[in-house]
Amino acid sequence: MAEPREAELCLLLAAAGEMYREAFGGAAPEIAVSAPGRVNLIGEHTDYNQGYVLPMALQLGTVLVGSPTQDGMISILTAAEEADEPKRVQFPAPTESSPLRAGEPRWANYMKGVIQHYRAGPLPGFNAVVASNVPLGGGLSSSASLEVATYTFLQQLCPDDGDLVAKALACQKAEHTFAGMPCGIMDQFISVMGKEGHALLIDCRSLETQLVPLTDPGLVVLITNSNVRHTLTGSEYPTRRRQCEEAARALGKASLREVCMADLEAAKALLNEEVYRRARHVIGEIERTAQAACVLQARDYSTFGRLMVESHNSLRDDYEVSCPELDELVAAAMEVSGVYGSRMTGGGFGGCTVTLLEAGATEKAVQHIKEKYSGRATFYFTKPSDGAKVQRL
Ligand code: GAF
Repeated sequence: MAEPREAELCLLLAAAGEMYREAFGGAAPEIAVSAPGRVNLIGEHTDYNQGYVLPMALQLGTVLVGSPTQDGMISILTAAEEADEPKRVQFPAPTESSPLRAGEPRWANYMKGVIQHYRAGPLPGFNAVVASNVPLGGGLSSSASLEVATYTFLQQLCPDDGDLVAKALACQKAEHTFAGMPCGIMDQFISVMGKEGHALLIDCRSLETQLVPLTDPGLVVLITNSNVRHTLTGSEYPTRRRQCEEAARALGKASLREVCMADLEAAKALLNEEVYRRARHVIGEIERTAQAACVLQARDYSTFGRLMVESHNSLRDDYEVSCPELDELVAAAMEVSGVYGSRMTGGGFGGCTVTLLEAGATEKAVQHIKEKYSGRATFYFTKPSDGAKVQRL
């Protein structure tokens, strides 16, 4: 059972620093930064519909250490074990006449995109090592944490105006243009703006955020990795996004945020059955998320848990982004007394579930899920943590 704590990030930083010294001539790196992954408590596939999301930043994250150079070249080494691609990449810092483009290796595209869309400049060259303990393809935002770590590193090399919203949006743009993934804003926002001891309610229409305390010692957030890898740049995510846009258009609205359930029911005949179900998920999920933030504030965990399960069922039946393994994990968790609620988290098609439970029920829940799950599950306990930071080595 993995139990990530701040100490693990320190170990990751130390290992990245050591790798940097070995790879780049012996000197210690001058800059070190980190950016967290996230788990979304509720509000799935609502961000690109201008709705609400309620994620929290994890103690799992991506670190980047490095130093500026004088030769205008950017050289990055990844510590990722599983990259079946070259672990080192080198390219000139972008200029107006020679912008960066996506290419090989693929892991570097997230970083290249951020470098290209960085809001201040011109950037100098630099050498850097990147390392992460966010499981790749696990639905915990390994990509956003890489983007936000990269942006935070660049802020140390060449400061921008410090605008947090603009930072998150630049990282989102990097993912759209360099990784081909038309994501919403949730993952980059929480990686930038996470706060220790809090979940963050994000209104994806106004871009306003509200901290929701999550410090009750009697409560545990358990993340269970199905170890089914998801890939979101496939056709499913963009298709869902298009279907939502189609539904909003047919109803004469700018987004599904503007549509209530009664309006959807009244206009059902305008939509094909699948598009109707997609819209029903989104509209219901936006309502559930607003309510969930209120009940969490009031420490009404039973209602929060019920909303989590409703969210999962809707993602499974109407939005069709779950998979048998995630359904199994949720069903197993819900059999344990002391569990308030459980649901798939992130884009879906694999990855993780998130479960809210009484602290005293933790051992029992892990044991039961292990016994019931047909695959091999990995467990993480994590407290809500801060967003991206400059670190000391
Ligand atoms: C992925 C996306 F990157 C997010 O923007 C969000 O849409 C999520 O899937 C689903 O809620 O993580």
